[in-house]
Amino acid sequence: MNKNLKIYFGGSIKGGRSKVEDYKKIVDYLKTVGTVLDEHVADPNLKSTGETIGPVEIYKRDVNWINECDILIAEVTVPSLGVGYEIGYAESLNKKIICLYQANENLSAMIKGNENITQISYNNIDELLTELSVYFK
Ligand code: 6IA
Repeated sequence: MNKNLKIYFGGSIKGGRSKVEDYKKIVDYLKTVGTVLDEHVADPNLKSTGETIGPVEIYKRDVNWINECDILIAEVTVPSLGVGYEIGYAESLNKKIICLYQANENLSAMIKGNENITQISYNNIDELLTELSVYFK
């Protein structure tokens, strides 16, 4: 375990919260291999109506976290403008990026076709958690 590894986790908020239970399981796993900078995205109580702080503060906080992260891991099954922005921003900083997505879902070519991104597709959450543990071994 390397708690010095700073992981930014991206997942849909306004784009829809249908995968939040999976985000929670992914973040719980990621917390065993590093420090997750953005774990509130996986909070089932955070609705798509958002947090109590305003958008300017949210933007600045999230961009600062991406600036300081070692790796950005995004669950991209549910399309999200915010997550797409975060991925593009992290790429511009040459950050390591992993995208996770459910195998039977349509994924944007701007993610699927990007060879700078490590892509992990999965059929169910247990399979994904196993793949992540192989990756972080
Ligand atoms: O476009 P989305 O909302 O689906 O974008 C989700 C991504 O952007 C997540 O990975 C978050 O890190 C970030 N993000 C976007 N909006 C928020 C938010 N509240 N709270 C925390 N992180 C966010 C937004 C609602 C508020 C402006 C009323």
